[in-house]
Amino acid sequence: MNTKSKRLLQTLLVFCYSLFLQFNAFALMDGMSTFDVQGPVAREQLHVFWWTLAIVVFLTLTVGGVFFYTLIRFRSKPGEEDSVPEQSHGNANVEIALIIASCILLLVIAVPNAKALFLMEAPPKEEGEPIKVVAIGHQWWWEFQYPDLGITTANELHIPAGRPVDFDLKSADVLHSFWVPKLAGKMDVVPGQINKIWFKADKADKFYGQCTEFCGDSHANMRFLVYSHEQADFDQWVRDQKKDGVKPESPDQVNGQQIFMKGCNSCHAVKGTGAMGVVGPDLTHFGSRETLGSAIYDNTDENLAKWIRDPKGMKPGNLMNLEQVNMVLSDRDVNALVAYLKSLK
Ligand code: HEC
Ligand SMILES: [Cu+2]
Repeated sequence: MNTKSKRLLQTLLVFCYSLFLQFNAFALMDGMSTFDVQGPVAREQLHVFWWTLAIVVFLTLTVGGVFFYTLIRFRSKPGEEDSVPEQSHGNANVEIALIIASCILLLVIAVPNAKALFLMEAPPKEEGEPIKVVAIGHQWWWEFQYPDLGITTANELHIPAGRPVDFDLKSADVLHSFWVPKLAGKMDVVPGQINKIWFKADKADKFYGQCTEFCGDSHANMRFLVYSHEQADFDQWVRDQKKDGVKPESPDQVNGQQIFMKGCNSCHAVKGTGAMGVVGPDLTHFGSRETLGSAIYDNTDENLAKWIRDPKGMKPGNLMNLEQVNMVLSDRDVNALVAYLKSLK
């Protein structure tokens, strides 16, 4: 085998291997695949993708086909190396036909794109009665407010299935981007401006979300979850969320609350207590959350204790800073805080 064909073979192998890796990554990312659409907005966007891909493949095959045909058909044959074939200059008819064909293809791509853009603008009436949510990006977590329901929560968004959710997207600091791949495409979250997005989940399920605009140290850890519920379950969730934080009962919990009110309260709120901080997530119902730290850890006692002991170790750059409020915690303090926070169902 000569060097040229060896090179070609190597390139081909690398190409196949990278394709294989892509497909693997794709399988692993199952929870965030834009091909597994679970709502009308994502479905419309996927439709635009397939449609555009089909046209691009068609173009590649026709242009490439003519190109390879020409390469083979008009290659120099043995004995003809010195002769120059017949020369011609342009062909007005072919050029006009190509311009018209390009315009038609552009139109064919533009129509479904425009349709998708109009759909994304605002939830159409036939999709149902929308529910309003204000989603606020913070370094590095998400705040979710339901202005019509008087609820504020963080990192785990609950929505009714089969009803459109109409978002106002805001930022508390820098650029972020809001993305729930199975429900809708990305939308930038821009400081000093309200961006709009809406989506609807077809049925009760759980979805993964992720910030997709680089926003600092823990950008990659700025995830969130979306739970869609049957309407009755959603109503129950709303009733629970409207309640104040539960009163501590066990001595540990009582102790935990007292420690909480000596510093944690300057950054966190727990409804019904004097804690009204707004720097960090609202913790009124923290015990009912499945995850911790914007959906990067399971909300277990061990993880929570580690989080309180060493917030930066658990999440690089974490703006939860206990030195700022002069809190030095013993192991007993941490255990008491865990008992208190987990009781906040
Ligand atoms: C200087 C402000 C500040 C102080 C003081 C502070 N926190 Fe935080 N806390 C934050 C911020 C900001 C976050 C969000 C971090 C992230 O996910 O990037 C956070 C996150 C948390 C979370 C995770 C919430 C969730 O929904 O995942 C818990 C639990 C928590 N803090 C508990 C505490 C406790 C207990 C104390 C007191 C010992 C405390 N915090 C003190 C700012 C603070
Ligand atoms: Cu980000």
